[in-house]
Amino acid sequence: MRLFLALDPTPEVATFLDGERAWLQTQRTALVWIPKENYHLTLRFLGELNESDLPALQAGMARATTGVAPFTLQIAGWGGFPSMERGRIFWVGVAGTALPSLHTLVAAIHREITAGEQDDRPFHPHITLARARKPGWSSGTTLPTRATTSPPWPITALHLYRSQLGSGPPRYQLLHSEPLVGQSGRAQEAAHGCRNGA
Ligand code: 2AM
Repeated sequence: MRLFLALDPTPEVATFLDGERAWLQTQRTALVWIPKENYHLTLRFLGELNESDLPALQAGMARATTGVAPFTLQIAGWGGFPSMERGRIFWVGVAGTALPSLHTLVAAIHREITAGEQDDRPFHPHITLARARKPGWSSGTTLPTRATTSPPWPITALHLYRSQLGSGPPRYQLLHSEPLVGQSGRAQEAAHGCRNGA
């Protein structure tokens, strides 16, 4: 199964993302638009794994989230891969004073789950909102600059998703969620033998 680890937008942030997508739709037409239910920020694409790998993966998620307390991000700014001018993938980025917490979480995933194995793509936090229909397609003209900032985006859990490809948009199935509870929260959970929320 094809797996990845991601953060989910809250309903308020998803609504904001819809507004951003609507703006891009006024600028570009020939794009494939990501459905609202598929919005997410990937922290690590894991590739093909077996069902038998899931228990170890979930244990790794628990270790990776230990010591990372919930934090708040914001969506800010547009970008494109490989660039905004020749964009084939259009995305919004993230910002906020808590960005170091995001990088701490990604480093913990790297350490606890992927055993220090290098990712194919350098981590560049983004939420993809649209992509070109064909590889090699170029949008031609530069998009106008757009300064944009979302409502606060509280990050409270790390999610494991299965991605199923086929015709149309990929289907993402939530397999497991691990709450961010910080060091003291995890100690309390251990003391009470329970797990809070997800
Ligand atoms: P993207 O949004 O920029 O395409 C599921 O495919 C998720 O994993 C997507 O969010 C995708 O990012 C991300 N991803 C990261 N590296 C990937 C890779 N090598 N192959 C496919 N998806 C990858």
